[in-house]
Parts: sequence; structure tokens; C-alpha cells
Amino acid sequence: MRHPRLLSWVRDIALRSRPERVVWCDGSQEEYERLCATMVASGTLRKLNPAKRPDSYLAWSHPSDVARVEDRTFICSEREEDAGPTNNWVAPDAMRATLDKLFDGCMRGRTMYVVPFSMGPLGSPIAHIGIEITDSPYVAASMRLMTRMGRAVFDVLGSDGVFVPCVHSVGAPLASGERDVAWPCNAEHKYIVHFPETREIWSYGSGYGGNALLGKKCFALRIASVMGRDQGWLAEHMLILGVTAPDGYKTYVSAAFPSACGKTNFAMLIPPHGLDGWKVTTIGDDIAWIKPHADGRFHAINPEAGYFGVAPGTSYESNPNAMETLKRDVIFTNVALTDDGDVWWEGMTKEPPAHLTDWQGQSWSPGCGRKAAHPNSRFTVAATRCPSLDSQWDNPDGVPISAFIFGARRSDTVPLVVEAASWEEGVYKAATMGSETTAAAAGKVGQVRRDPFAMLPFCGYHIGDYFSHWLAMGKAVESPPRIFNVNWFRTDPDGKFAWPGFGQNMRVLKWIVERCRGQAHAVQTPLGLQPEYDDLDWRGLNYGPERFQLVMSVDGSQWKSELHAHDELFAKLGAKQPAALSQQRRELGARFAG
Ligand code: SAT
Ligand code: MN
Repeated sequence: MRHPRLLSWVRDIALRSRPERVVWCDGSQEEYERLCATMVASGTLRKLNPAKRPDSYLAWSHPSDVARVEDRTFICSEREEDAGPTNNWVAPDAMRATLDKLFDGCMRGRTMYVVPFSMGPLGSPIAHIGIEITDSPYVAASMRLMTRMGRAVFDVLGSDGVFVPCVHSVGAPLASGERDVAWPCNAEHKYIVHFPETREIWSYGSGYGGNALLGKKCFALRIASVMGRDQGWLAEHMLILGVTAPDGYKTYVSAAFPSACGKTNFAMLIPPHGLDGWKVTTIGDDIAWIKPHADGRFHAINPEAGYFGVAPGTSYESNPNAMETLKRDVIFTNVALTDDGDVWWEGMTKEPPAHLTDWQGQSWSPGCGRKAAHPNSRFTVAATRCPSLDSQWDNPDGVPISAFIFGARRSDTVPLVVEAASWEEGVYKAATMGSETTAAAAGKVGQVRRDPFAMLPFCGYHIGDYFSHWLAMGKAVESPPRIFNVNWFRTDPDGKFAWPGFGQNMRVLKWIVERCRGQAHAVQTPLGLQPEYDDLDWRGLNYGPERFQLVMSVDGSQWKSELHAHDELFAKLGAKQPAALSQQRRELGARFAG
């Protein structure tokens, strides 16, 4: 490794945080096993029964460190207006002063790992490199599953290549002789900090998921969204999947949903009975980097190389491919432990086991009134374990995208599917999307909030500028993708889901790819272009026109308050409100009035 800037940065962080030792990670299997063995010895990980779940581990976090902390997440741009109304802003100098204090000696008694990683196929023109410094072996091991991590990154960097510096500490220095706890973190101080101009990430106090695996939301979304704005591409909270039709034609689509709304299930979908000739393959389940390609289309890569998916609700019924992916080589976090050394979570089986140890280490039995797994418990596993992995998933050229799908979690108002009549209309719909909150972020669950492009907690700059960037990107390629909205979560008058979801979502996906191929029919409605009952393929499913009407219905009075919520979002944008979206709002209002 001969990269003077990188070396002096690592030296500087070590001098400030004063770890006991510094380890440069090479990304090897031996190193991964060593990290896991260290964590088994320290009590961070428990090795699962190798007969049940080979080479797999379970971590239980501190009960205060279980999800992303959006109110402790900061975009420290030079000017406050560049962070915009949806981000927490602190002036860079003030934040640097805070970080100086926090990081002073914060790694005492710990090992500091230097983790080189590539987001995207090594050397791909769409990929970018990061180096994470962390005092958490859990983070180092997870980064090996989630990214292309290791020594080869230094070859790509050469002696002066560009990388995003990511500094992470659990914020729990050890006094000499002090015994470590199983999940070190800082219950009082948490800071997830981004400096967009200098493209730096600093994270303090949490060891969990997106707070700590800095390649994910911090780099691949918040910092990358800024890079995309400046360089003319898109970093999106989107899965990428391929759909192969019975005639062999393959279509790639990219779909944005808020956290914990089934992106992993959709990305690994198995077509239901009746649509047996169709096939879905997986490129990614959470993030897409999308760049204009010389062929006149957008090409996308999955910058990640693994899945950090929500465990509860994952089952052989809801997602057989995920269950197969999880058979071995997995790190589970905050799920329950079975008496024979395996894992369990709510929804994995219809009948829960008679006895478990819950995610907080307490004895658990059905009916005890507590959840056995935390609602935001997760699995971390390499993409290469996934049976539906697409043959092109590692292609440095990416895959051409034919459709963007935006999904929200709404029990009412928003219909099952609608296609935008134009790029501008699609951008409007994505920008004004509302969704019920989930356990992926600390805070209240089930409240509708505007979540533009499913990027509310992930856009690293002013959301109004982000809308303008999207509007402009529609002209960056000759053939921009079509834009669709979906909602799998409509409920009936009894409060039950009215759409069967999961594999049955293939019926909607089929209509979408057929629209892209000019093969499917739609009617114009006040909301856009929508299928009629006979436009979807119902073979193998008993789902009548009345049920369809229920999930497709658009209620004028609900839309009145929906449009009001759009206006409240736009009111926050002030002068950054793009004129094209004001125009869309006027047209939509007129269609509902008329
Ligand atoms: O950000 S995490 O990776 O912890 C989870 C999510 O919000 O999708
Ligand atoms: Mn996500």
C-alpha cells in the first residue's frame, strides 16, 4: 500500500483516537473467521449450532442500539440551505469541534480496523471506493459480507486514487484492565455525520446497521447522492431485479421503497402458480447507483455485495429465496435463539417454538406478551449465497433499466399500481410519496410521513435540488425508464391487507414490464395510466373484480387531504420548488376537481 494521503489519514485518526493496536484488513476468509472467533470469545457473537446453521452467528445488541437514529444524523454542508428542510444541519466548524472532543481517545483499549472496500464491482466506472476505520470487529466482519472488501481495493486506488474516508467508533473506550461488554456503544452520545463538500463520514456511539456500516446509507446514499448531483448520476434507495418473460426477453427494473417495506422480498420474488414461465433474478435489494450509458439508457449497479435484511416476516411462504440464502454463513442480529442453537423470529414459522431465548437474553414462551425477535432484527449475508442472484450482478457495465417503481406503505388512498404519463408526472409522484413509518428507524411506527423517493432519511442535500436533479436526469438519456407507483399495503374495511402481496406482486410486475415492451393495455385516470381488471394476468389466483376494485379505488376526499399533504411538503421548499412540479400539482388538482 503506497498511498501517502491514505496513510497519513489513518495515522491521524490513530493519533486522535488512540487505539491499542491498528489492524489493516485484507478481506480474506481467514481474517473473517478470526474476527468472528474474537467476537465469540468476547461475547459479542454466539456461534449457532453448525448442524442447523453452519458458519453462522448471532449478535444481541444493547437494547438502546437497535435502529438508525435519524434525529442524530447530520448533513454538515458549508451552507445550511444546502442541507435543506429534511436534514439536520450543524455548521461544519462547530461539528468538527464536537467530533474532535468525542474522538479524542475514544478507541482506547480497542483494536482499530482499517477496512478498504469498493461500492460496486472493483474498477467499474460506476463504482467508488471507501475506507472505513472502525473500532468494532462486528462492523469489520459485516463489511466483509456487505461490500467488496479487501486488499484488491488498494490496487484500484494506486498511489493517489480517490476514496471516501469513513470513521466509526462505538464511543466506548476501555480503561486499562476494564472488561468489555458484549455490545459496546454509547447510550448518551450518538452522531452520524456527513460532510458533503469534503465527502467525509464520521459516526460515533452506535454499532448498529446503517449507523455503523458506513458503506451503506452514509456513503452509498447520503454522500453518493451529492456525488450524483455534481457528476450527473443517481444514487437511490432502490432494489434492482431482472424479469425474464416466457419468450426469453429480459427486462431490468429498479424499485424504491422505504426501509422495511419488503424490498428484499420483492427483489427475490418467485412468480406464483399460474405465471410459471416467468422468472425474477436479483441484482440488489436496497441501493442502486444509476448512470447514463453510451447506449442511451440508464445502467445500474448494486453498490453492495450483501444483504442486511429485516428478519421478522421472512419465511418459506413470504420469501423462499431469502430462506435459502440464510442457510449458512450468516450473521444474525437481535433475532431469538432456539433451544437447539438455531434462530427464530416472528413469522418464520406459523407455530412458534415452545421455548426460546429472546433477543434480550430472556427466557421466552408463546403468549408471554413480548416479541422474541426485535422488529428491526436483521440478517447479514453475502449476495453470492442467494439462489436468485442475477448472472449480471457483478457486471462492471451495470444493467439497463427499463422502469423505475416507487412503492409506499399506505393502508388507504394510494392504489395498487399507476403509471405516470410522463417523466415529470413520475417525478411528481415519487416526490410526493407518503409512507407509514416502520421499525427501521428509532421513533414512532405507523405514522404517515412524506418520504420523497423513499429517500427522506438518505438524501445528502436539499430535497428541492434533488427533485430538480431528477427532472434534469430525464433528459440525460435518450430512453429514460417509465415510472410507476405501487402500493402492496391497502387494507379492507376489516383492517386486513386487501392485496395478497409477496409472490402475487408478480402480476403487477408482469403488467409493468409488458407496458415497457408496449404489450399491455392501460386506461387514463385522474392519477395516471392504470390497468383494468382484465389487463392483469389472474391465472392461478382467485381474486375477483370487486377485490381488485378495492385495491385500485381512488377516493376523491382522501385525495383532497393527500394533495394538502403534498402542498405542506412543497411549502418547505420555498424557492427551490421546481416549476415543473408546481405545474404537475396544478394539473393533478384540476383532474380531481373536474
Ligand atoms: O439503515 S439500515 O441499513 O440500518 C436499515 C434500513 O433503514 O434500511
Ligand atoms: Mn434500506
